[in-house]
Amino acid sequence: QKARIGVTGLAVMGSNLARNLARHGFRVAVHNRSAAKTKALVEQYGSEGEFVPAETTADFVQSLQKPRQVIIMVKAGGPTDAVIDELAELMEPGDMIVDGGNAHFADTRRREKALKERGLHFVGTGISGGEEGALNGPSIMPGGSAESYQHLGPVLEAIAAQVDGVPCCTHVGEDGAGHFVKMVHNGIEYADMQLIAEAFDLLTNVAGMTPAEIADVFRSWNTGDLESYLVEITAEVLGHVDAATGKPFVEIIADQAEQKGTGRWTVQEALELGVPVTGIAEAVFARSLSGHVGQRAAAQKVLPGPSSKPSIADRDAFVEDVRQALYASKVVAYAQGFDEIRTAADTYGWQIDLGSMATIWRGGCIIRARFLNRIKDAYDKDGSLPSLLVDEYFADAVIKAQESWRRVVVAATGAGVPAPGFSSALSYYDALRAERLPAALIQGLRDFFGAHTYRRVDKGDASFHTLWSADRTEQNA
Ligand code: NBP
Repeated sequence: QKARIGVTGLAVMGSNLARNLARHGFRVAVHNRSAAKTKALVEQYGSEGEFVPAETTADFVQSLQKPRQVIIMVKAGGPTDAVIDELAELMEPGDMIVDGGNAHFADTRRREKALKERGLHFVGTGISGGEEGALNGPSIMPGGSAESYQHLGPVLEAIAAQVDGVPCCTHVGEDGAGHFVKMVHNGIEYADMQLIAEAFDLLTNVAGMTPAEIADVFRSWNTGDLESYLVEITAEVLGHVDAATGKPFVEIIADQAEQKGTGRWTVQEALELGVPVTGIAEAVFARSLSGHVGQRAAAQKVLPGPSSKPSIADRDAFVEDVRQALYASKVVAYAQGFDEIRTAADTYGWQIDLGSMATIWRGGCIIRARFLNRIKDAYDKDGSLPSLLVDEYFADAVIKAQESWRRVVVAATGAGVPAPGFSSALSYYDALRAERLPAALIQGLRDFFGAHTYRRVDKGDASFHTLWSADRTEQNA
């Protein structure tokens, strides 16, 4: 009997995904470049379901029922291309190759196009939730053709996380749409973590609280609007004590945050698309700054902070202000991320249902959070919402938070505590709602030095240029 689906690449992600498939009753073919991993998987977990091990790629492909469906879980980049080439040689028109790795969506578009010419379906698929998610139910974001989803959908939906009986998997859109959405998911994750880190910093350095006290604060926040996986695990990490020193664990970790690149991709692509994702960009830059150890050491020696720090009269009130600022800034980060997805969909011709994206992020993935239900409601009400911030619920939330938000940014500035996430989110809010922006002056300057022209508030779309170096009369441009 042939296997329903196959997984090649049996490192931590691939083997957990294969086990997840087997546990859900799918007969799963398994293959890895070095056969030892395949053998180990079947020996250790063979009792969990029906595995069909294969030593060679040819045997692996032969063991699959048609149309064949293979999930690739190998290292992104060159290794993925190598595996695709090998599989494509052995497959037949109508077969499907799913790339579950963290590929750049542009690579996915390129691969999809090339394989389509050979009659094969290539389905770039975002998979979030790490190794735990792969085993117990990830959030799955498949791109590729609608036709391929008819075959793959039932399998992927079965192994995905389920929330209120709804699978955290849906067909995102054509070609690279799935990997694009996964990329933005990771970008939002960067912003979310940066905001959490700033809240921790403010509670430590403005309110003078200990990690254990802040852990309790996050634990209580996790019972309200902020309820989310990241807030939950923040309480865990802050509450943890280092066994070797007896100190709070967070105090013995080197303060340099690393990155694998999906946040940077999100910002790079936002720059290309012209979408201001300031929250994600600040988060990427904040990680980068933390790693510039030499500069930081030099600056510590010569650059003092404010001479006097504002004191916090009412600690509980400040904690509540920080909670409000965190929530409002988080709403901004999501609004920006969804803006990027919507703009990319327009640019690349993807039919992406934004409400469904919020739905499939409710479980399995790192940014799973209670408030994603609100995002789904917002897009269900109005699919062409110009910004999440103008949805009734979110507008109300940020308006209610705004006084707290401003107090927190003022407190951070006064105390000399960096809060790029909170303050850039607040600036975004203020810029978006401003009746007049100083962009008018920028256009004036551009016209002055470069004859770049400007439009007038009273003359529609017509462009004008002022003869700055002559008599300063205005001309139609
Ligand atoms: P790795 O990214 O560490 O890749 C190891 C796998 O790639 C092994 O099976 C290895 O085979 C195979 N491989 C390599 Br390396 N070069 C190959 C080649 N030229 N031909 C064939 N196979 C090759 O594994 P992972 O951490 O399980 O992640 C798999 C994918 O899932 C990655 O794209 C990753 O970005 C993505 N992802 C990971 C996570 C996570 O939390 N780890 C989450 C979401 C997505 P070998 O055993 O023979 O060396």
